[in-house]
Amino acid sequence: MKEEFDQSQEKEDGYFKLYGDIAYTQSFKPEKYYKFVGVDLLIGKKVIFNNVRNRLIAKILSFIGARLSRLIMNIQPVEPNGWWLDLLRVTFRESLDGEDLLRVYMSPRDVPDKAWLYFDFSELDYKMKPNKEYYIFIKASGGNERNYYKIFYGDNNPYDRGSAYIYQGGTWSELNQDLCFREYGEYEGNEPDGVTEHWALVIGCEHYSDGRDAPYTINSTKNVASLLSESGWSVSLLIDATRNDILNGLEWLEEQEDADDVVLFYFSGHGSGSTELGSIQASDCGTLSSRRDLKYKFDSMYAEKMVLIFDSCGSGHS
Ligand SMILES: [Ca+2]
Ligand SMILES: [Ca+2]
Ligand SMILES: [Ca+2]
Repeated sequence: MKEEFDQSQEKEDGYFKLYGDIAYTQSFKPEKYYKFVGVDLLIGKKVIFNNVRNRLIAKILSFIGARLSRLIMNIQPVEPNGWWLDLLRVTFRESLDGEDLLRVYMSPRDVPDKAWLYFDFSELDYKMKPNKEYYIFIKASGGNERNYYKIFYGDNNPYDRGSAYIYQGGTWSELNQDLCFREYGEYEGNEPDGVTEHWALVIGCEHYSDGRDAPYTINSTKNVASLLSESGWSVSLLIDATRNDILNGLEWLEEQEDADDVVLFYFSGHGSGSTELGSIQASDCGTLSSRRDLKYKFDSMYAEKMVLIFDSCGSGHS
């Protein structure tokens, strides 16, 4: 799904050849709080060897039968540093040399001579912050001087909220051009609204379905909840919550909070931890792991200030 675009650079003066070990990156800084959903790039390709060879194969096979020919033609040649131009890889990074947070591939067959092509990053569910710099990295597999992708650009630094870079001979250099791109975001109502609201999810699990109760939990949880309410917090109090109740509670938090709010999460009950992974346990004995379930949820919130309190075993690993 494409929503509004935020940052873009559409001035077009030429193209770079992309093949082999060369790579390009365009950085940009969003102006809004939103979920990053994708990017359009003005790209193309030029293939000589691929086409001639493919046409030749097609001719030889034409008398054998169209079906067989189509079968052969659909086999993608794989020879990463050779003549063949193979997959185009577009990735999203937080720094020039950072890890690929998500890779999107495109087959050379889907790249025409020149077109705006969309690369979908919505699966990443990445929350962008305004004025932070992000990087779109573009790399080809295979290709050479005569078989390459075209990466279109505008001359004389037409986009001033970011830069284009080329990777060649093992180093990055900044360019005076900016690549042609349109960057899309999905607004979820998380922009700072000038009002600092306080949202608390307070959970106490005392009774467990396997009989291992955690005594006094309900009492202390209720105390925490009323203390927060008296101090002006909006509190959602969950007693003997199931795993689903906790997930719904986190959903509620995410819906309420925005960037200039304060979020508090309090859990009292059973937990467990190893050096690898901590987790909390709900009353139905369902668990939520710190590095997957909980981290994923809190990462998807925008509030600049968050307080997480775990009154549980293994909380040091959470
Ligand atoms: Ca620039
Ligand atoms: Ca707010
Ligand atoms: Ca939110």
